[in-house]
Amino acid sequence: MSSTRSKLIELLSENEQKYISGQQLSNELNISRSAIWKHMNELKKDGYEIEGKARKGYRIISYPNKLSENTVQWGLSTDWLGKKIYHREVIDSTQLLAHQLALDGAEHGTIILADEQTAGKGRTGRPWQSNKSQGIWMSIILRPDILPYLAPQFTLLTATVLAEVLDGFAEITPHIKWPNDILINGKKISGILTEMQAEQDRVLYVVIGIGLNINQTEDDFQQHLATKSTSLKMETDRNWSLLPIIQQIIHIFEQKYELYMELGFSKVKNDWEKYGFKINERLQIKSGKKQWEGLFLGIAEDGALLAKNDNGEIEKIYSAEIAWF
Ligand code: BT5
Repeated sequence: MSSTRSKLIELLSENEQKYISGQQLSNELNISRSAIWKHMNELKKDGYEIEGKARKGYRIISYPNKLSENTVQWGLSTDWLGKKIYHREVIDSTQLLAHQLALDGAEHGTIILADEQTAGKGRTGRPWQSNKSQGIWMSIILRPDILPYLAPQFTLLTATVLAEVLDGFAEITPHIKWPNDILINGKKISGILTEMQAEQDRVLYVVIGIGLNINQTEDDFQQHLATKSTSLKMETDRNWSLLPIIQQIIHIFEQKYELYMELGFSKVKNDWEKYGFKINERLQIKSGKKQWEGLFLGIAEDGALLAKNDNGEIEKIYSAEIAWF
């Protein structure tokens, strides 16, 4: 039942803006046309707006506004990511719940989503503004069989997922600012927070936090963020449904994760370089007490930032704050 429903939503979403005939749906799903009609009515009850027209077929007009474990799961056709979803209307931070769940044994691929966070967090305890239903606030629990020092590569992998999703939906080219920001027109639309629990040579779990601004206007941001932050709405002048974007993030994440586990970091590196921000420009690097300037060369085979200092030496940086002039 629910897998037919997932497939149905997937077919409707792939054909968004056009009609797909009852016959075609019936062929693809291998169920009768009256069964399709029943499914459509169920979907409408769950908040999907679907238009049915004689001789043309069906067309999805809008997705439910309310996120729930079910609505997120129904459009998914992943193998393991999002098989278990926790949704909360209000939470302190999805990262905190993710850690609790992971410590209690939550399975690889578990997802936590919230409409609103009251204590959303960025790196080193910085706050992340997470207004109600205006963005995607989500954490993913992973249990990868990798060495702990490789975990930061997930931040870069996640950045390529988000860049591709934004590129696909909005047809605007985002940029990835190493290591964890996605920018559009130089303003931050998304941030990633990768945290993990590990033993010396074994990762127990990784939690990847994704914050993605969707429907904010400039006034919705706190004053100190207003000039340097943006949202999908601000970049495209329209409102967006969160649901299909969340589902696309989950689909692309699973694909890229599997490629990464199979082939290593090289494909992520290629994807990253397509969106890398200001490669070949001068940047300012602050790591610990040290601050210096150099030429940004891109990322290394392992995801470290590569910069050439003014003595012509190439340095590899694993953790730093970077800025441009
Ligand atoms: C990040 O940290 O960019 C990682 C943000 C991760 C947020 C997600 S939401 C789901 C999950 N649950 C959580 O509690 N967190 C994760 P960092 O690079 O440290 O950037 C933080 C800085 O971004 C702040 O100091 C602000 O300057 C800025 N900022 C805060 N909220 C923002 C927003 N909504 N949009 C753009 N910039 C913001």
